[in-house]
Amino acid sequence: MTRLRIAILIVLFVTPFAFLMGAGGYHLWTTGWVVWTWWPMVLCITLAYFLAWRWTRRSPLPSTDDQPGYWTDRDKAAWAKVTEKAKSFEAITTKQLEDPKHYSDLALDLAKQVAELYNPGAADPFDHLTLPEVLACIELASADLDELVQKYVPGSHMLRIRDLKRARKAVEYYKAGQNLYWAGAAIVDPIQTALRFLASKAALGTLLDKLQSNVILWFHTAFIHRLGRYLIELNSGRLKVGVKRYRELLAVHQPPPLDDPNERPPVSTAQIGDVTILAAANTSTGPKAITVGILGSVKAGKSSLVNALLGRAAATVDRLPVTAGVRCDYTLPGGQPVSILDTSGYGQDGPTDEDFAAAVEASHDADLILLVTQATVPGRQPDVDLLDRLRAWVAEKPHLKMPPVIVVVSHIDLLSPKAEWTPPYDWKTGTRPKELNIRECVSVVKEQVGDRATDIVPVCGREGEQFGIVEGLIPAVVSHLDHARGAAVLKAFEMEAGAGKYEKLGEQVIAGGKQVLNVLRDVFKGK
Ligand SMILES: Nc1nc2c(ncn2[C@@H]2O[C@H](COP(=O)(O)OP(=O)(O)O)[C@@H](O)[C@H]2O)c(=O)[nH]1
Ligand SMILES: [Mg+2]
Repeated sequence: MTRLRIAILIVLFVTPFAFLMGAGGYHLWTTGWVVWTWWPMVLCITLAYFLAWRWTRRSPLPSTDDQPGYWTDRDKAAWAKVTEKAKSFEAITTKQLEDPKHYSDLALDLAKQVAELYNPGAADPFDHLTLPEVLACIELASADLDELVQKYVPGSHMLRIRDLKRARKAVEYYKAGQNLYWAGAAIVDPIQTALRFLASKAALGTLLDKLQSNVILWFHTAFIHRLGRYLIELNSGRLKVGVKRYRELLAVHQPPPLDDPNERPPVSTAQIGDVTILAAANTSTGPKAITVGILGSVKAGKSSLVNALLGRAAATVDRLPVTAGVRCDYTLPGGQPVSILDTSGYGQDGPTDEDFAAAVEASHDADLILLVTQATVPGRQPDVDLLDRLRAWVAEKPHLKMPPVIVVVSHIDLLSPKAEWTPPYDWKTGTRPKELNIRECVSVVKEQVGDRATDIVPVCGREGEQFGIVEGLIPAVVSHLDHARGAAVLKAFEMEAGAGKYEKLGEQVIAGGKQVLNVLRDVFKGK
């Protein structure tokens, strides 16, 4: 059908209505009713305009700019570039949307920008990437986009590129037809038509245009966000583990579903040495346990704290420092399993000490650190040194994140007045002498450790006299769990990416060797 014929059909179809409107308007005019009908009509249009404005203000489509909690500072800097790119497109035409080159150009540019941030100054920032990693990035981004579109764009499973082009044409026809209608109506009744034309353009016209461009822009933004997200995962090395393992690792590091106390696993099982327990934690189906490292100098009260957390004597509280690390399994309120790693501790000599080196080593394994320090000991240099050593270690590995550090100030029962011990103490706002002294002690510790500590919690871990653990320390640990899980998942990716490398290479060599043997056999058979 030609354009002319479509126009003729539209004119023929519209003429009776236009005539009725014109005749009706004329009738209202001559009888004087127009005065009474005028205001309700204006009201209707105003209301429609107001509602159109309100309903299109907030898009029903979900925002796609959520970022994972485990991202490092470097990942966040890259994400800023991605969101900036997404925002740079204020409007997208359907022509751009159907043009594959637009996407490939955009993807390449984004890939370059992100890669340059991870490899500053490199001649070719893509050089170090492996093919499976790049494919994993494409696969993950595509799968995400597919899910989004299937979920939020109705009928998208039947939408072909051809349809997009047709839709654009249809919109053009519709607009042409609409203009024709207005032109026709204007001849019959110029004033009314002009008024209605303005109202309809203002309200419905913008409403439809806005809805349409909303969906298009949303898709375009989602494309940039999703691609950007997996480009970040790619460049940070987390896609080395492959798509399947990537999804699995993220899944086991999710927070547990809000738990039912009746269904919680048995509270704890203790074992000396960490090898067997680690293996058990890996095979369990629920969320993966995070490691809580208990660090501090000898006799700071670490083992007492572990026992207080577990509610029983799992760790050895002794006058002689225990040399081996002790791991205990424990479930926090909310269901997060943790593996508590008690360490033997270091002397007050600090950095040269062999025990200190062991503590630094243990701190590398921790996803959350409880650094225990005695309220009654004035110096805390070794504790500060330990945290600085850990910081330096993390700084060398920009794909890892510093774990949250909770400084636990123990032995607060020995603060003055020594003889008095009548917990609970409201140390944050209370005015009793003990409360004032605990507050003072916490502020001194805060000054000593500075921003190395995420939190400072005063406790008494002495058997039978415990205070500050259930009411202070456990809630503090729970509040830093997201951060700890972030540190844990980054470490898990690092471990697996490193571990799988040579195994995989071996598999491939064996597979390749078999292939060569098969070919040789065929050659000999053929002869
Ligand atoms: N008064 C008091 N004594 C404590 C406290 N915490 C631990 N202790 C005692 O300090 C000693 C050393 O404790 P321990 O937990 O073995 O320290 P660790 O070397 O850090 O594991 C033990 O005799 C504990 O009973 C506390 O908060 N107050
Ligand atoms: Mg101990």
